[in-house]
Amino acid sequence: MAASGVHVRLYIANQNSTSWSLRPWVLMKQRGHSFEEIVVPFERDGGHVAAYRALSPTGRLPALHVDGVVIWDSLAIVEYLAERDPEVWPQEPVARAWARSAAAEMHSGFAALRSVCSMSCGHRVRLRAHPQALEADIARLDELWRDGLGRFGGPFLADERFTAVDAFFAPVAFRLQTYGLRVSPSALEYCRRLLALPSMQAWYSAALAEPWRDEEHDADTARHGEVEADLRAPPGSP
Ligand SMILES: N[C@@H](CCC(=O)N[C@@H](CS)C(=O)NCC(=O)O)C(=O)O
Repeated sequence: MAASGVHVRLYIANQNSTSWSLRPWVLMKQRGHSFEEIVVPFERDGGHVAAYRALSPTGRLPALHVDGVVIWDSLAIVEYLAERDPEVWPQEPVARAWARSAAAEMHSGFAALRSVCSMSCGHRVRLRAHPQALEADIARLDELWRDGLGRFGGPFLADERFTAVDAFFAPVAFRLQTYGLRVSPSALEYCRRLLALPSMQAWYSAALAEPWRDEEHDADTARHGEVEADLRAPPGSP
C-alpha cells in the first residue's frame, strides 16, 4: 500500500513475547501494505536500550519509520496507517466507533490478563490458579468478542474483513493458546480464526524459530503455572 518510492520500515521487538509489535505488523500484513520489518532483540541486561532509543523516542518498540518520520506506539501507528488506507477500520460508522472503543479498551485495560498471562507464543502453560482479576478480564473479553461478533455478523470482530480491532486482539489469541484459557464457543471459534490466518502463522513460525531468549520473560511466563511445553527452537540455533 506504500506509495512507490516511500520507504516504510517497521521496527519490532522479539516475536515470541511482544504483543505490542504484533498489532501493527499483523494489520499491515493483512492489509497487504508493503514494508520492511526489522526485529531488534530486547536484551534484559539493557543492551537494547541505546538501539531502541535511536529508533523510538520512548525507547520502546514498535516504531514505524516512513521516509525519516518516526511514529511510535502501536495505537498511533494504526491511526497513521488508517489515514492512508480507509479500510484499516470498518467502513460503517457505528462499527468503526465500536471497533475503536474495543481497541482502546485493549490498549489501556486487561491488566490482569497481561500480567498473569504474558505473551509467549512458544510456551504451553497450565495455570496453577485463576485469580479473580484474571477471571474478570476473561469474562469481559468473552463478552466483548461475543458482542462484536453478534452485532456486526462476523467472521471478524466488527466487520466481515479483518480490521484494526482484530489486530489489537491478535496477541490475546496467542495468550489463550499458550495458557489454554477457557472462553465461550463463539469466542473460541474467533480465536482459532485469528490463529489460522497466514499472517498469524507466519508470526508464530518466526517466534518459534527465534534464536534468542529473554530469561526474565520466560520466568514470568512460568510464574503462575506449570510449563508443559516449550516449542521454540533451541536457543542460539541458526
Ligand atoms: N504502549 C506501547 C508499548 C510498547 C512496549 O512496551 N514495547 C516493549 C516491547 S518488549 C519495549 O519496547 N520495551 C523496551 C523496554 O522496556 O526497554 C505501544 O503500544 O507500542
